[in-house]
Amino acid sequence: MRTPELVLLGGPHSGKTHYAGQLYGRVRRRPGLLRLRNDRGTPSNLSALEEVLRCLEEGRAAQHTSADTWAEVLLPLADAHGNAMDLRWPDYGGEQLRQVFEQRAVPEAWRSRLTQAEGWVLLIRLKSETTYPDALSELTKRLENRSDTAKRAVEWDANAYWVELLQLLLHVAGVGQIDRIRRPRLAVLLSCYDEFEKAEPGKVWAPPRQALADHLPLVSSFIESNWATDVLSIWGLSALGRPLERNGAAETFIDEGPEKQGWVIPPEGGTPDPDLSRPLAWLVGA
Ligand SMILES: Nc1nc2c(ncn2[C@@H]2O[C@H](COP(=O)(O)OP(=O)(O)OP(=O)(O)O)[C@@H](O)[C@H]2O)c(=O)[nH]1
Ligand SMILES: [Mg+2]
Repeated sequence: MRTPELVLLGGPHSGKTHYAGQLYGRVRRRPGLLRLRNDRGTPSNLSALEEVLRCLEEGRAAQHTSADTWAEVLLPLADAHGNAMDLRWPDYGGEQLRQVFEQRAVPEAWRSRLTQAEGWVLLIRLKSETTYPDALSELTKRLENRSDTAKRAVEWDANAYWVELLQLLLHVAGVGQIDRIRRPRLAVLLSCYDEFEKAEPGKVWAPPRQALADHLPLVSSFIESNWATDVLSIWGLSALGRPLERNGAAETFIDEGPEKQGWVIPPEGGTPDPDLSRPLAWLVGA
């Protein structure tokens, strides 16, 4: 039995909880490369994921995870060849990752995970990342002619934030950057991909790495120059396929079921694939 160790890295509102819930619905009801095992070998408490799925079945969004929450579920999975694996999937308040960055301190529990994990899942919601593309040109203007942008640039530019955070985490995990990284494998999931480009029927999507390079060029070149190409993949992820309100009642979710919603765009681009387990299957080599 394999028990692959993965680390999930995602800030607040990046889509961790909804991806976990949808992943659970998929492997249980509409399996792709990974499916839920229904043997009784693995005692697992899946109630947190059941709760997310229950919200989605009613057509509404699940709750924000409180900042101090750290919870883990054990997903008993099997791959397409019938190989069994138990995947521990964490969910936590995304503020914790911000704190790692701000305090430049990594809690012990994170340290051992980062060191042991064979794969990292990096969730980036491009639409919510703050950058200051015109800050440099503003600097060359006379002070009195500057727009508000320069004054507003109090938050870190997302390019600098992610590169700094990744360097910090790699250092803590004891991963050097002289040679290209082979372990951990890295799956970058560009989450809520539906809000970033319109999904029209029959549309062929560009490789998601292009979207990362367009929006966060520094992050893109840091990742692509530090990881070996065969252990890095960049996906578009829309766990829900559309926005959901906390008090909403989206009919497609109620009528068709959450397992019919959501898709991924594979690294090479193409048409949306409903198999939300695909990036994880790639990560664990299934
Ligand atoms: N449009 C769109 N919205 C999504 C998708 N997935 C999640 N969302 C929305 O994004 C918001 C944040 O999603 P969560 O899954 O709660 O994010 P999280 O990473 O768990 O956030 P924290 O619990 O705060 O760490 C919610 O309001 C969701 O409704 C998606 O695929 N598409
Ligand atoms: Mg959450």
